[in-house]
Amino acid sequence: LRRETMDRAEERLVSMCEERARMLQEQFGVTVNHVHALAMLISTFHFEKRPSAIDQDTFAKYTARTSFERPLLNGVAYAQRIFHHEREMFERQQGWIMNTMKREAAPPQDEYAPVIFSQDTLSYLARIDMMSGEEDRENILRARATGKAVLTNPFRLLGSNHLGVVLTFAVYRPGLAVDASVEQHVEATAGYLGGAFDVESLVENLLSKLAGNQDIVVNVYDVTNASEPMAMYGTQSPDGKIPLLHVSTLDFGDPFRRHEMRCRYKQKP
Ligand code: WA2
Repeated sequence: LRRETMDRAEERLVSMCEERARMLQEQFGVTVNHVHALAMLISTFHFEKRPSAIDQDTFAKYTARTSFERPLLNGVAYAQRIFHHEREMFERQQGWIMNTMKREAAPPQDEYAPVIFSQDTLSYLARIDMMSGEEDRENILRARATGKAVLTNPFRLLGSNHLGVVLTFAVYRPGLAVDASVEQHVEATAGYLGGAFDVESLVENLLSKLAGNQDIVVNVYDVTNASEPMAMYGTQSPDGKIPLLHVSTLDFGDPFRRHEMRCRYKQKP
């Protein structure tokens, strides 16, 4: 009898964990695809049209109206690539000085990535050089070299201080060949589009709606470095004394990273 109870408990844990993992992966995927489409929108209407057909107002309006397509993102913003020799003219044209993430005037650098368009939910990013933040900077460099969606380590986001990960796509000037080299990708980079997966509050909201949620503890980890898993979601630390653990693999679309979901029962089954 005990054996049967355990078998059934295990089966239920596996099915609850897989359901959650597939649902989270699906919502990540649709969100990433939609941000990819927004990157195409910027290159079409900001770079292929003279004068640009996008300004802060149109960007804010369009991204607010389509936010239902990006259910796990706290918003999107567009940062323009600016070289040091362009800085003075850029700041004069914009009528503002770029800041660092620590809210200081940006010190001289070879290049910058100041946010020029932002969804209203991310208005605190306006005028910030995204290359002044370590995680964002790494994402920008990897996004423009690969042309793919890239994710950061889990870290505390600006604004909310919630645990999350940033998603970045590079926006290229028109005419980049499909088989272009890394150097050609970097050279053709015009800016960066992205936003943050607010894992702490938006994943919580997603999982809280599922049946059986009160019975299990769900944790998500970035396991890119297998010997040093980084917590990405889950407030309760799993109790190692309770038997049964199920690990579901997650694919969030960045081939450089590995993620997994670990599920346990809260109490002995
Ligand atoms: N978006 C939202 N919250 C953040 C954040 C971010 N980055 N960084 C820290 N907290 C404009 O890669 C370009 C968005 C970065 C894009």
